[in-house]
Amino acid sequence: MTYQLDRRTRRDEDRRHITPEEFFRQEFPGLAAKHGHLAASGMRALGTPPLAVEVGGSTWTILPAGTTVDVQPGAAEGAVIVTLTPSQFSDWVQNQMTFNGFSVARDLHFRNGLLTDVSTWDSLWIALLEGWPVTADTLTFLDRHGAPLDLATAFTPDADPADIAHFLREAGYLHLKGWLDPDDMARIVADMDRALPDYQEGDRKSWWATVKDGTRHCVRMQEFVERSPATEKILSGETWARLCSIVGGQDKLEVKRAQGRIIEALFKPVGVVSGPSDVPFHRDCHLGRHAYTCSSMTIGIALTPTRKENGCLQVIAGSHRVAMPVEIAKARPYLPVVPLPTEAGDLTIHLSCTLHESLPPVFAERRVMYTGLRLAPQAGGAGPMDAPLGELRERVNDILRNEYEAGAKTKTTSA
Ligand SMILES: O=C(O)CCC(=O)C(=O)O
Ligand SMILES: [Fe+2]
Repeated sequence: MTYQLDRRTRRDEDRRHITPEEFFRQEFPGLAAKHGHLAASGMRALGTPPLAVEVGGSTWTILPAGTTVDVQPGAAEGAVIVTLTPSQFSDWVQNQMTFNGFSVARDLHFRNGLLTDVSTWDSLWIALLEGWPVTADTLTFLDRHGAPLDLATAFTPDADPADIAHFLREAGYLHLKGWLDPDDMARIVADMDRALPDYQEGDRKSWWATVKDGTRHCVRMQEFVERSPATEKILSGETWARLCSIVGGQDKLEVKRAQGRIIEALFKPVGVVSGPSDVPFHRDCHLGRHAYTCSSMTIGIALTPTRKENGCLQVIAGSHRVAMPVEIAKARPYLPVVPLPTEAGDLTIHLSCTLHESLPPVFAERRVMYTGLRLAPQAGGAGPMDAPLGELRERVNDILRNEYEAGAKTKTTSA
């Protein structure tokens, strides 16, 4: 059966304040009955300690109980203890925020455990809330006809649209070869150079990183389509419309006009030492809100050639169907890691739930643009309220810069 792209199970209009007492008495037993076995088998397979959440004066521990999980008051022996405010707790149990989201906002407090334990609990939690498996024992990769899928397939524009749509759902990503004209890519590279003086650090429309010699470089420009007629032409053109219709398949996508923040243009310099440029394994839904918006897709437009030796995107096949913890993905992934080497004019697509990383460029700068495609709003719903997470994402640049400067100052003072 083809995997469903639409994984939304929650709506923002149903969101309310939930206390630990309410959650553990009223909601937890049902979740444990339905999905507890997935969390329990994940804990066993990954050797994860129980989780104690401390909210205000009360503490609760989630721990294995036979083939499922149970909750008990107090902090159990050996549990990793995460301290949450009442509003963080309410957001966490409704999948508005994850531990990773709190961590990125520098608002995660835990003790008696490692970051890997906390990261694994993000996965066990999504298993419990949403019913994802954590282990990959039964995962298969099959084509439309039931034969093994070649995970390195690159689809040219004349490939069968049904095969393309199926591969994306089965593997969680796509490599589309030769879909755009390399001459247009060269034009966009020139547009990026011309647009650069319009961006300054702190302008809330660009991200910056420090390279080895200490200089700051712009690594990501928002509102780029307004500065690049070649980009605008591609996003409004026939090839693009065909692409959106193919990858959408049976699922209805929201098609947005080519304006504003529709697309971001990235410089990926060699030798970045700090800043949001080379991004280790993550899911784009990993800050939170998976259950409200997934799966959306991110389309990368390769402007320069990339390969494994020089900063290409890597994905973990099937990681949109298995809640492999991010920290485990970085250290010992248990699904195939697939590099997506591209030529100028190739496209990559990854789902918001697919683990992916960008390797650091080694000998040549890489340039790429990213744009997103989202599911059409749910019938009768007011539509997702993504603003707080969007703002957090935009704040990442400032958080990293402040930390880097604080670190540099400490080093100077202690030298
Ligand atoms: O730098 C890249 O190629 C990927 C960036 C990315 O995954 C992200 O910004 O979420
Ligand atoms: Fe990403």
